[in-house]
Amino acid sequence: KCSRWRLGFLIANKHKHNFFSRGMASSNKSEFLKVYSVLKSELLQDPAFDFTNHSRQWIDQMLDYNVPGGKLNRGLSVIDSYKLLKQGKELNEDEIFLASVLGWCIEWLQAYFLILDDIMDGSHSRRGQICWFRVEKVGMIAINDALLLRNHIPRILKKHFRDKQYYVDLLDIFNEIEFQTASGQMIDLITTLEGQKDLSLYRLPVHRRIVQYKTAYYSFYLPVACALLMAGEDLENHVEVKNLLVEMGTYFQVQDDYLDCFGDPKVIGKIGTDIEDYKCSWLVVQALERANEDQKKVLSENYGKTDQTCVERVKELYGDLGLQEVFAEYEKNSYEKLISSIEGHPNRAVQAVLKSFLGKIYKRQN
Ligand code: GPP
Ligand code: MG
Ligand code: MG
Ligand code: MG
Repeated sequence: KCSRWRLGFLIANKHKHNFFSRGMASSNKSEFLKVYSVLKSELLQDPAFDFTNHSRQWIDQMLDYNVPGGKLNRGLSVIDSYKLLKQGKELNEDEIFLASVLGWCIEWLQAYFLILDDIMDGSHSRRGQICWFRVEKVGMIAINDALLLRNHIPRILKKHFRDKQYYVDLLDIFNEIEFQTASGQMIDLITTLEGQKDLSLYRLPVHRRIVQYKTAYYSFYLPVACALLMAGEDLENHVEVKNLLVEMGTYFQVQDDYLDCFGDPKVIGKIGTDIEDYKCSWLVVQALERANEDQKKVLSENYGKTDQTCVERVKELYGDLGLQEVFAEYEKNSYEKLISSIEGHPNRAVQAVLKSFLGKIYKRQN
C-alpha cells in the first residue's frame, strides 16, 4: 500500500518542508539544536552504563534518527513561553540553556511516543523517513529504544535541574503527563476495538476524550507548564491556562486527523493510516453525523480495510459529504473561540504565550 516510489519521494522532500516553522516564535532553531548535541554527548558518556563503541554508536544513531527531525514546535515553545513570561527582563545564557533542555525533554518524550505509536498504528513513514521499527536491523529493538528514550528524560532532568527548587515538580509533571498520554492512547486503541463491532459508537464526545488525553496534554500543556515552573509559578494557580491549552490541543489533533486523509504526504512527512486502521478519527465522526442510510452502508463496507479501493471509496464519501468545508468551518470557529478565550485572560504575558502558540498551528499544512 505504500510503494517504494512514494517513500522515496517523501525522503527526497524531507528537508524542503520539515524544518519549517512560523508564528511569533523568535527562538533560534540552530541554537536549540546545539543544545541537542550537548545532551546527546552527555547521554553517550553516562557513567551509569559501561558503553562499548557499538552500543554508543547505536544510541547515537537512534537519537539522530528519532529525536531532532520534527518541527520542534513543542520544544521551541518552552523557550518562547519562558521569554514571554519573563517579559521585560533580560534572560541570561543559563536560563535560555535550561529552557532549551526542558524543550528537548519534551522532544525526547515525543520521540518515545512516536516510535511506539507507529508500531501500534502499523504506520510506514514519519517525518519524511521510514518508521524506525521498519528500518532494517531495527525491528522490535525499536521498543527497547523507546524505553531508553523514556529513561533519558529523568537522567537529563537530574543532571541539569537537581538543585532547583522546582525539580520535584518537573519530575511530577512529566510523570503525570506521560500517564495521561498513555491513557489516551489506550482509549484510542480500545475504542477502535469496539468500533469494529459498532461504528455508531464513534461520536464527538468519545473522539474528544481520546484526543484530549493522547495529544493535548503532552503537546500543549506540557511546554507551558515547564516554562511556568521555570518562572517560579505554582501550576495550581494556572488551571485556566491549562484548560485553554487543552482546547487548543484538541483543535490540533482534529487537524492531525484531517491531514491524515487530506494532507499532502510530502508536507506532513507521513502517509495516513486512520481509514485502514478503523480509527475514531474526527472525519469519520463527522461523516457518520451527516450520512444517510446508503452512505452509512458504504462506510461500514469500506472503513477499516487495507484495500486501496476501499480507502478511496471512503475518501470519495468524505468528499460527497463536504467534509473539507466542514473542517474549514470548524477551523475558523475554533480559532475565533480560542482567540476570544485568550483575550479574556487577565495576564498579558500569558495572553502572548497562548497567542504565539495558536499562531503556530492555525491553518497548518504539516
Ligand atoms: C497521536 O496519535 C498520539 C500520540 C503520538 C501519542 C502516542 C502515545 C503513546 C503512549 C504511544 P496519531 O496516531 O494520530 O499520531 P500520528 O498521526 O502522528 O501517527
Ligand atoms: Mg499514529
Ligand atoms: Mg495513534
Ligand atoms: Mg494521526
